[in-house]
Amino acid sequence: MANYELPSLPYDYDALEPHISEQVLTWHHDTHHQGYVNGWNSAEETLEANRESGDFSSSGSALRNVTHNGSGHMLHDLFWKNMSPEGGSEPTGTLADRIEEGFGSYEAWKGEFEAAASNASGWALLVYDSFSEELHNVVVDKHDQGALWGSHPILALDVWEHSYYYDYGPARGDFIDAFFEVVDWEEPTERYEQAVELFE
Ligand code: MN3
Repeated sequence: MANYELPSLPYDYDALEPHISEQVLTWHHDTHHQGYVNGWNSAEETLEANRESGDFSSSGSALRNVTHNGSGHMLHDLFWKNMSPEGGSEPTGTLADRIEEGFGSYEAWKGEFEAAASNASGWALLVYDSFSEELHNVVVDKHDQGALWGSHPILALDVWEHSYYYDYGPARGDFIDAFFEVVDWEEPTERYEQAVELFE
């Protein structure tokens, strides 16, 4: 039986102020992220009960709930970890080299990522795609629409309105700028190195 649990934030709720307020982080983590964890558990319970009963009439919608809520849980987990109060710098080392190789420069990557974040109805992701063996920026709608299917998320930016509206109103660009004041490349670099080790 699946029983996913909400991990604690890796820092205090007020740790990313003034860029992201304590109030937004509290709602975002305790209510929204918790909701995706609960939704995933509930969908898995439905699927398991249906396998036992042999009545699959509600399994199609439950499977949709797995990708929506499961992806929501996964991406929020990455999002919290790729920010920190010590963040705000540029990537270094292996991932920085790969970004330069793939996009031409860090600035070119960042401009494209910001365009993804401005366009998305969900998330902007930097992913390592195991099919092409390349880095890509990806525009994600909701939590699960727009994926490259070989993707391993490296860096995640949540641009759902619950992520910024209380702090920035409709000025999403100001929130995207604020994200780069707290972005922490340590976890993304580890995720990139793990993906490369698996697939190259
Ligand atoms: Mn969110």
